[in-house]
Amino acid sequence: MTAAPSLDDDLGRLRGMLRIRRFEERAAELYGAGKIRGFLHLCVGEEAVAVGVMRALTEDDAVVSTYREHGHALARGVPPDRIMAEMFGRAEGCCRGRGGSMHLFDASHRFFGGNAIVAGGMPLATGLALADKMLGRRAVTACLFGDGAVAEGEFHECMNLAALWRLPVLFLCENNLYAMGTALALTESQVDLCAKARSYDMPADRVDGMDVTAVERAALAAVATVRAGEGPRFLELATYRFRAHSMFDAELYREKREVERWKLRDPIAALSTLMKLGGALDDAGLSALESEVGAELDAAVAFAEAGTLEPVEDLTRDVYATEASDAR
Ligand SMILES: Cc1ncc(C[n+]2csc(CCOP(=O)(O)OP(=O)(O)O)c2C)c(N)n1
Ligand SMILES: [Mg+2]
Repeated sequence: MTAAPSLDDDLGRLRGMLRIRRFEERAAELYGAGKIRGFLHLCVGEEAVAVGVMRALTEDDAVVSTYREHGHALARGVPPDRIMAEMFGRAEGCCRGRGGSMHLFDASHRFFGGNAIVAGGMPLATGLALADKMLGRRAVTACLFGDGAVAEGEFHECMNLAALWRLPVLFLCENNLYAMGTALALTESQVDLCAKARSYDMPADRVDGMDVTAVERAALAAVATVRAGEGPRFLELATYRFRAHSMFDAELYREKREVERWKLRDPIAALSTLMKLGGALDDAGLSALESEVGAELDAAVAFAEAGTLEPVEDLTRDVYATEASDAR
């Protein structure tokens, strides 16, 4: 088991967030160029959550995510070239090109998916935590989901069972205020999401999701109690996506002024400013970091470009229905 990183590694946090930001920006360009197809949900603005949470976990822990998961996967350590190849639909991708942007999966990093179904990861995470508990493993399952998930029955079933059975799962709600074009207050009678968790007798805290250090600190504290066998915990991470819900979204449901206000709290700008003020970073240091991140990303795109498509003969591999069952 690896030790959790120390809280004084601001450069590591900044690097982690920059890797995600530049990856997402490049993905948007590649989508425009027709290299990436299908759905694409970017997490620009939400990088502090991904980095803060993943730094609080060890490699033995498990992660279950959503369709807005590129940042989670990158911060978890899934190699960017395998992620990019997956998004290109290449056989060299982390799911052999069969999952695409919404279904990144890498068991070797205990990254148990991307999931296109809102709240669909929650029963999987609860099950993983149950397995760990039954096998006596001290792993924690980190379960990420959006504010939209609280409207789903699965949310309530999982919160209840996890609390009842004291399962080692950390529920992490990325509250970015909207589920597609719907503001939380339009669908929820109770908009205090921690209150929902507490109604299942689960300790819950609201955290500034634009502050990577605050996220990491809260996640470290929560992980410690979950790992100690004290049962599940819930963190609400207050965050904001700077871009549209997906690549098809006219953004008619929110004011431009609101977006601009949140951009003033950009987690990357906030941390780099703080580091500069404290003398831990200067312009040359920042541009060196940008070059390092850019080189890794260029290599990932080159890897994806050079990738191959799965041969047509392989298309029915992993399809379990037989001709006999088709005929029934
Ligand atoms: C069960 C289910 N219902 C509806 C949808 C359609 N849908 C896709 S994304 C989305 C919004 C989810 O919002 P949230 O959970 O807040 O995540 P965010 O996109 O804000 O990260 C919805 C309703 C879906 N994918 N799954
Ligand atoms: Mg949301």
